[in-house]
Amino acid sequence: MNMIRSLAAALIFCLTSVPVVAHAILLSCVPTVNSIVKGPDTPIRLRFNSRIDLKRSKLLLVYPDGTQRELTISSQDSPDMLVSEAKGLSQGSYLIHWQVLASDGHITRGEIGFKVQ
Ligand SMILES: [Cu+2]
Repeated sequence: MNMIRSLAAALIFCLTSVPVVAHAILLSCVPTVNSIVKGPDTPIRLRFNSRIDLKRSKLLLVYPDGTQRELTISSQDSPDMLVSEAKGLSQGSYLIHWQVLASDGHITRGEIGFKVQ
């Protein structure tokens, strides 16, 4: 029951990170919003409600010291997924800025905060 509740909470956090006028809506994400993950390597997976154009989509990782680095986007498991891996992360708070182009030609963006233990 607790697990279902925390999953539901995570999903709501994901949804609230999407702008009001959303075209590609973030349905789920790993890491989940405000979660604590193990370093140094962290898989990143974002699932949307529609197809994503990878060439026009971006993942930016903000490090605890404010440094920003663009993450390399891996090939998709499915057309609605954005997949990457953040490597060599030390302890601290991070932020993923995502920006995607949906198949309807509109760009949406949002952010996901998480911590590395
Ligand atoms: Cu649209």
